[in-house]
Amino acid sequence: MYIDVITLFPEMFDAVAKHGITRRALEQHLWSLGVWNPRDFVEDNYRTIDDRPYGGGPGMVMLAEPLNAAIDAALKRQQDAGVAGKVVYLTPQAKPLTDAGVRRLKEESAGLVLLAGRYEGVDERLIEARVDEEVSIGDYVLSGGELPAMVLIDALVRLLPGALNDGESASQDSYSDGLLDWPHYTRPDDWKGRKVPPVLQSGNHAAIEKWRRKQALGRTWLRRPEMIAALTLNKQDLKLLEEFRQEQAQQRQQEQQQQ
Ligand code: 9WO
Repeated sequence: MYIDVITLFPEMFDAVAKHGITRRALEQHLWSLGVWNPRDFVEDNYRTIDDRPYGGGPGMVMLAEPLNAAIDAALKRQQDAGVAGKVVYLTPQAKPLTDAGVRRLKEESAGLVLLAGRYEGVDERLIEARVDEEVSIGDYVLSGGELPAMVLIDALVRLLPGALNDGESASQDSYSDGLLDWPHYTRPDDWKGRKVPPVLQSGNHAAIEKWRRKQALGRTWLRRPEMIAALTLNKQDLKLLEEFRQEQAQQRQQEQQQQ
């Protein structure tokens, strides 16, 4: 996958290029990263990339032309590799991204040009003329589109075949089956009086699988009931969820008695 970013802060992208799974995947050539500073596409002595908003008001707006030239350079890198890139603007003024949205972006385009804005935003005419899609990572305002661009990169790259180690399969991730994750435990088996659920040390793999499925169903029901409502659970899952509810009620009774 070809990813290019338009940003006034190119060094921020060291976070994905030099660390962790995204770094390893970059070294394996599963994706490539181009970072373009619109300032490098400005001729004037002050290298101006922003100006005051027409109509007045506080703050500054990013100029269309430096961004336009940077997008051209980014798309050319992708074109030279035979890739027709899609231009994505990171903005809180879009429907928030979901797991399905990340998978769709990955399937639809082998190339993405991510436009990370700063200040009060980008001249609307640049968005009309050059942006194919607007993406939000959630309903909150940040100081720029760089962190959202990196969130999108991280979510995309871990889906690329070979990006994850054996056993880290993205198909096992939370959300891929419409359920939240089950709880995880490691050593020691007693931490400050809190014990590991005995089934996990039983060696009974069928019982462990069943317990994990039950916890995933129960946790999703407790925390994200609307996600459960969107699923059609089979008989076995319905039974597991009913068992979870019973065990939950029992635990709450025990806690009441202890008080
Ligand atoms: C700043 C501002 C200040 C005064 C009045 C109105 C204002 N609007 C903004 C603003 O929205 N600035 C944005 C900062 C411009 C585009 C880049 N910025 C951004 C992207 N903030 N948050 C995001 C973002 C992107 C994707 N998902 C979540 C948040």
